[in-house]
Amino acid sequence: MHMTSRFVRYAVVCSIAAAVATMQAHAAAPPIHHPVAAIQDTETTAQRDARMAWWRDARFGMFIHWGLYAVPAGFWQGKPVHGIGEWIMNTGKIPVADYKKFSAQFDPTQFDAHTWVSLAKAAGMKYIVITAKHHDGFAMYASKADAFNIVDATPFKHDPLRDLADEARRQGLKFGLYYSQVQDWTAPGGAAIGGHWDKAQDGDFAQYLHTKAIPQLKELLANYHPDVLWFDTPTDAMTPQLASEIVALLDRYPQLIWNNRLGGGYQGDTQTPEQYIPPQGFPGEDWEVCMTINDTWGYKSNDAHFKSTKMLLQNLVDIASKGGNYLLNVGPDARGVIPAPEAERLQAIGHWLDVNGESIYDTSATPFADAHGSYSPTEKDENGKPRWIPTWNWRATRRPGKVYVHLLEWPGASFHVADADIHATGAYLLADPHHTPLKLTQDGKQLNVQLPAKPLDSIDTVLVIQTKS
Ligand code: FHN
Repeated sequence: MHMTSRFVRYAVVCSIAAAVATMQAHAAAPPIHHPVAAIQDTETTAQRDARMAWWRDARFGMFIHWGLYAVPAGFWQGKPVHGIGEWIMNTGKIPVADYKKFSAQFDPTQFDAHTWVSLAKAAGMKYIVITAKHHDGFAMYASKADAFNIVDATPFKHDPLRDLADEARRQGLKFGLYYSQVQDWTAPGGAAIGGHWDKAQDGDFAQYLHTKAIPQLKELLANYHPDVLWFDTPTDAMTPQLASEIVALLDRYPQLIWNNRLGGGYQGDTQTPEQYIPPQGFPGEDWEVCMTINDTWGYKSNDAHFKSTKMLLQNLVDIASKGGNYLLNVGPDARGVIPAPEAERLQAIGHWLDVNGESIYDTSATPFADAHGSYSPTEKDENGKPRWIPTWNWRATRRPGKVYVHLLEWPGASFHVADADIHATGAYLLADPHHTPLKLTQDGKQLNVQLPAKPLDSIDTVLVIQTKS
């Protein structure tokens, strides 16, 4: 009971953190005076479009939560700790000295950057974002700024981020780093949502920022040249003045993309809805849904609640149809292995993208007005608002000259849209190697395409409608 309420409290805290991040981003409507101007404050639209181009085309990325928490894997003193795996130190109120001892057991000898990057590539993912340091304060790279890191504090003595950054580039993927800039549960002065539980955590936040977070961010930017920096859980501790010291650093990397979770009133580049797909997306903005593949980000040995391949693929399609990116998480274990059920799902998505990728990458949002869902009259979401209940019949994406209709449920003999604001000239199924023309009729905004009796793909058969654009 106690643990359940703790978990609920954590969930509330997280949704507050996410809401704060979203509010900060939206609060940007009137120009905000930042102590140090960020790139978003100074660049032209054309410059921004050029900087964001690869990210907008990518649509699908791999989030990797990997850290010391993979050692306890959801258990402390023989008992399961509720909630997400990477929060075990906070949820279980594990003393700093005890948590640090896990590092002696962290020896991920099966880690192989080539295997991980190849999996991301096989899944059709175009970028990777991995935890360089999560809230537990443990750095997953060779940090000179702080000895609590995988090279200095474990028997592994090796820098996996070096391997991953190099391998991602070798295989043509962009490389991003997650960094918990505010929360740090093992460094004195680092913030802890819910409050400190060990005297060893007490200290001055600005001092933590100056002696650990900023030096580590400097190292990460200089040594790994990330394409993305992914901040998290901003709180009031990150004042505009303190945040501006980080921004001054980010400004030295004019190609860098960073999210809306830095804090201090900076809006960053991307909206980051977490664990849900916004009903209408964020029209005109760059946004990325981050989501777990089971119920945890960091590895937990007892979480087998994996989403189905169908659900994951539908999510990717739903997000693309609203113009966003999908950052799908994997949680490798303490040996350095991405759990097989996660890898299998990613491979299956990749097989679909091998055939149908043209309908996802570099596309824009649907040209059709269909809502594909409605707000529940009874159920509420985590913010107390009516819950959006999607329908999973079909979605659409587009590029100049083509609209892609993703048939998630086979509609029978024909596909019909009543409000098609397009000029259709032809149609075929993307998975049909011959692209056999399908009979199409258009009467004003009424569009009808005759279909074969059965879908070509059990999850999503893509109907291509050629258009005069
Ligand atoms: O507290 C973290 C959580 O552990 C995880 O890293 C997610 C990923 O977006 N971010 C925070 C919660 O919003």
